[in-house]
Amino acid sequence: KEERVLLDDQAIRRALTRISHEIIERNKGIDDCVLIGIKTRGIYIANRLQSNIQKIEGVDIPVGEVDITLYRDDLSHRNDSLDPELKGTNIPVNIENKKIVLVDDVLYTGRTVRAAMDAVIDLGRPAQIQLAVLIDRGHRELPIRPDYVGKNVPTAKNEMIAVHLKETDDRETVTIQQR
Ligand code: 3GP
Ligand code: 5GP
Ligand code: MG
Repeated sequence: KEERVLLDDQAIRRALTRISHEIIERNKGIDDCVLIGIKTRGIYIANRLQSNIQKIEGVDIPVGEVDITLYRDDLSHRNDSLDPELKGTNIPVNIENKKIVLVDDVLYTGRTVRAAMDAVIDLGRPAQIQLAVLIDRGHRELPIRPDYVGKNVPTAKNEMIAVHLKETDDRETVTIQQR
C-alpha cells in the first residue's frame, strides 16, 4: 500500500517548537498552565512541549495524562453509536482555576477530546481548556476545534494517518495511507 510522508522528523520538531511558542504567547507566559496528554502519543507530545517550554521560558509546566479508549473492535470498523471511554487519569496537580492544554496526536471526530474534557472537569473547575494537536484530519462530529495545530490534513474517511514517534516507534514520521 502506498504511504505518503506528511511530516518528517525535522517537520515534527519544527511544528512542536512553533506550538510551544504559541502556547507561551497565547497565555502571556505559562503561569497556571497545565499540559494534559491523551493516552499514548498525546502524552509523548505533551512531554516534548513541556521540554521545549522549559528551554524557552526556564519554567517547568506540570504534565498530566488521561487514558481514553475507543469502544471499537477494529479501528477500520468504527462503531459510531459508542463514545470513547475513560480508562484512567494521572493528573498530579490541582486543576482548579488552571489553564489546561489538552494534547493529542490526531484530531478526528472530536469524541476523544470531549471525553478528555469530561475527565478534567470531573476533577475541578479549570479557568480554560485549550487543545493542541499534531494533526487535524477533519471530520468533526462535535463542535470542537483545536487552538494549536501542527498541520491541517484534509482526509477521506478511508484514509489513515500513522504517527510514529521515537518514544514508541522505530522512526519519527507522520504518514497517510489508505486503510
Ligand atoms: P495513540 O494511542 O498513540 O493515539 O487508537 C489506538 C492507536 O491507533 C492510536 O495511537 C492511533 O494513533 C492509532 N490509530 C490509527 N488510526 C486510528 C483511528 O482511525 N482511530 C483511532 N482512534 N486510532 C487510530
Ligand atoms: P476522535 O475521537 O477525534 O475521532 O479521534 C481521536 C483519537 O483517535 C486520537 O487519540 C487519535 O490518536 C485517534 N485517531 C483518529 N484518527 C486517527 C488517524 O487517522 N490516525 C491516528 N494515528 N490516530 C487517529
Ligand atoms: Mg491519539
